[in-house]
Amino acid sequence: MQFTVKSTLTVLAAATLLVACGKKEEAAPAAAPAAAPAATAAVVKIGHVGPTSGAIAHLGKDNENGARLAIEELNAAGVMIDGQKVTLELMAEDDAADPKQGTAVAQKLVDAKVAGVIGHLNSGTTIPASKLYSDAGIPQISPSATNPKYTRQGFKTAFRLVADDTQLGGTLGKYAVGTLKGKSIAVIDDRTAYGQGVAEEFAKAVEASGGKVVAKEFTTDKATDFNSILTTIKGKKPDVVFFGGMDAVAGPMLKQMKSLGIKAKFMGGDGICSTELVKLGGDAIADDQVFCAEAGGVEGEAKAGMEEFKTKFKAKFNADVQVYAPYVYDGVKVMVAAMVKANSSDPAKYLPVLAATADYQGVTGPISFDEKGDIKNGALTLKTVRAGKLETLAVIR
Ligand code: ABU
Repeated sequence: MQFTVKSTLTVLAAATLLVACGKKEEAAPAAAPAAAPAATAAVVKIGHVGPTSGAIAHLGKDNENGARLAIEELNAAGVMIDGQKVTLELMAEDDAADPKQGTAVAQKLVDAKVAGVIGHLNSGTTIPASKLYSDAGIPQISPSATNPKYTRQGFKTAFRLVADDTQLGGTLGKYAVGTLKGKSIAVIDDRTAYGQGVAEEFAKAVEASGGKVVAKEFTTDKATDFNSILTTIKGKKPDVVFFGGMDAVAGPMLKQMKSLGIKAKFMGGDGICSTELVKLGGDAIADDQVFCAEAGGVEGEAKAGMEEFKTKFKAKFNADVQVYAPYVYDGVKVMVAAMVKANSSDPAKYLPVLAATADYQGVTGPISFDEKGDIKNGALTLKTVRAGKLETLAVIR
C-alpha cells in the first residue's frame, strides 16, 4: 500500500506540517506537543496533463474536466484500498501542447510522487514525458495521443485508450478513395508528432487504395494564414484535402478554402473531430464536406453509457464534450480500479494489475490492453458535419 497520510491534527499550537500535496506550511515556534490525530485520510494523488492554455486550451480543459468528474464520483462513492478509505486528489497541470513544458510538468508530477498520470493530450508532449514516467515507474494512460511511437518504446508504464495513427490514417485513406471516390488527394500536416504521422499513414493508404496524392504541403500548429499552400493545392484540383493537425488550425483553414473557392472534401483525424471545429469553421463548412474520425467508439447498448456521461458532463460543466473527456474519465477510473484490485496505490504493485485489465467496462467501451499498452480492439468513429453538427456515420474496427 502506498498512501500519503493527511492528518487532521488537534494542536495546542501550530507545528510544522508537511501535507500530502507537498506544500509546506509556515513553521510556528515550538509549543506543547501535539495531541494524537483526531482523524486520518489517506490521499492518493493522480496527475492530469493537457494544454489548458494556448490554441487548443478548449481540448485541454475538456480533458481536465473528464478527470475532475471521475475523481469527484470516485470520492463520493468512497474508494477503499487495503481496508482504508482513501481520498483521490487531482494534480492538474498545463503543458500548453509544448514538448518542453510537457517534460517540465511531468517532472513536477514525478517529484510530487503521484500514483499515476492521465495524459498528456498531444503526442508531441506525451512521448517525451513518457520517458520520465517510465524512469520513475509511474503508470501513464494517454486518452488521446495517437502517434504509434508512444507505446513502442518498450515502457511498461505507457498505456493508451485510443486507436493509433496507423489505424486512423489507414482507415481514413481507404475511406477517401473507396467511399468518397477521391482520385486526386492533397495532404497537409502541421509538422507535429501527431499531424505528420497521421498524414503519412493517410497518404500511404490512399496510394495503396489506388488514389493519387497530388500535393503534400505543411504548415505549423500555430499558423493562421494558409493562402500560399492552399493556392498551390487549388492548382492541383484535388477531390479531397486531408489535414493532419488539430481543430484550431483546421477551422481557419476551412474558411480560407471557401474564400479561395476550393470545394474539395476536407478530411482529418481525431484532432479535428471536435465540437469546436464546427464553431471555428462556421458557415465555411458545407454539409457532408468535412469527414473525420474519433479514435474510439461505442456501439449498441454501450452507447447508453456514453450518452449518460455526456449528460452528466454537460450538467456539471455547462459544456458539450469536445472529443477526449470520456477517455480521460475512463482512464482515471480504470487506473483506480487497478489500485483497488491490487489493494495498493503503490505504482510497482498496481502496474501489473493495470496491465492485466481484462474486464473493465468504461463509457468508451470495454478496456483491456495489449502487450504494448495499447487498447485492444480499438475502434474508430467516422463522422461528418451536417447542419452545423458532428454526426456519426459508422463505427469501424
Ligand atoms: N490524436 C490527436 C491529438 C493528440 C495527438 O496525438 O497529438
